[in-house]
Amino acid sequence: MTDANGQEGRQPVEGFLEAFRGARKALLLPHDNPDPDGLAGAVALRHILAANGVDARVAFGGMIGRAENRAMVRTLALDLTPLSTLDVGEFDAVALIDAQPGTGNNPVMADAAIRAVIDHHPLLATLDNVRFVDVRPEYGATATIVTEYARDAGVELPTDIATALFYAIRSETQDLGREASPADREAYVELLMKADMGAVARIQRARVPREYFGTYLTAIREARVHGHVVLTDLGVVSSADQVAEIADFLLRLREVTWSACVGRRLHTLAVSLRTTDPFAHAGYAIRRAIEGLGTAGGHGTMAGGQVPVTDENAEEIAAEVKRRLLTELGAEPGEGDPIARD
Ligand SMILES: [Mn+2]
Repeated sequence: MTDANGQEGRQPVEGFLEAFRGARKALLLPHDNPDPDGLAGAVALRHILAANGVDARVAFGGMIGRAENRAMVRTLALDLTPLSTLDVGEFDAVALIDAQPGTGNNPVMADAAIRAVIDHHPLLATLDNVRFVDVRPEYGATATIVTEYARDAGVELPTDIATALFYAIRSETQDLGREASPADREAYVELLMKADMGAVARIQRARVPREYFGTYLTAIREARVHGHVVLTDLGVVSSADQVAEIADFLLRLREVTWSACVGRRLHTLAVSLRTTDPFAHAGYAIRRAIEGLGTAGGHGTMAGGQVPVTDENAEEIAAEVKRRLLTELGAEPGEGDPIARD
C-alpha cells in the first residue's frame, strides 16, 4: 500500500492520522443525503481521531431520508450535525468520507481545503492538493476501509460504531452480494462478532409512514419498460433517497439489465441508475447522460446524479434527462411498456 504521499511500507491509517496532526477543528463530511456507508465511516473515523487526540465533528449536507438510515442514526444515537448550522470556514481540517471533491454530491467543489479523501468510488480527478487520499474502487464499502484503519491503529470499536459499520457494509454490498471484495468479507465477519444484531434488525425493518407506500405506488404506476431498461419518474419526492431505493427495487424486474429513476426535491432533480451487469460503468453512463445539465458519480453498477431545476423547467428537464438516459443505454425510445396494469 502506498499512501497519498507516496510513502510505502506504512499503514494507510498512519497517513490519515498524519494528515490531521496539529488540526484544531476537524470536520468529517460524508456525501450529501448520506447513506449508512458515509455515516458509519465518518463516525468511526471520528472515534479513531479521538483516540489519537484529535477532536472532530461529523456533519452532513442535505437530509437523511431513508427510513432505515434514520433508524440507524436513532438506534445507534449517532452524533451528527446538519452542515447548514456550521461555518465550514471555521474548520482547519476537512475530510470527505465516501465522497470526492467535484462530484456535486458534497459541498466541497475545490480540493484546496481538504486534508483527506477516503472513498471507494473511482477517482474522478487527481487531488494534488489533498494531503491524504485513500480511494479504493475495488472495495465494496468505505466502511471496510475504515474498519481496517481501526484494526491497524489498534483502536477498539465500541458496539454502536461496530454496528454502524456492519450495517453499512451489509446495506452497501447487499450482504456482500454486490461489488464486495475479500476485504469487505473480512471486515463484515470481524464486525459481525461485535455488532448488536438486535439493533441491526430494528434498523433493517424500520417502520415507515404511509407516504412510503405511496412512493412505491407511483413508482410502479409510472414505470415503463424500454427493452432492457426500466425507467420511472416519481415526480416530487420528499427525499433523494427514495429515488435510489426505487431504482434498486425496479432492478429486480427479470427482463431488464438497467433500471433508472428520477425524482425532484425542491430545486434538484435526483437521478439514480442501476445495472445487473457487473462489467458496466453506470457512473460513466450517468455522467454522459446528464452532461451539461448536472453532476454525477458512482460505481460500476450503481450511480447517482443531480440536476438543478426551477419550478418552470422541472418537467422539461426531467423529460430531457429520461430521453438522454435511454439513448445513452441504447434503449428503445418512445413511450415504453407499463410494467403493471390494473
Ligand atoms: Mn459507499
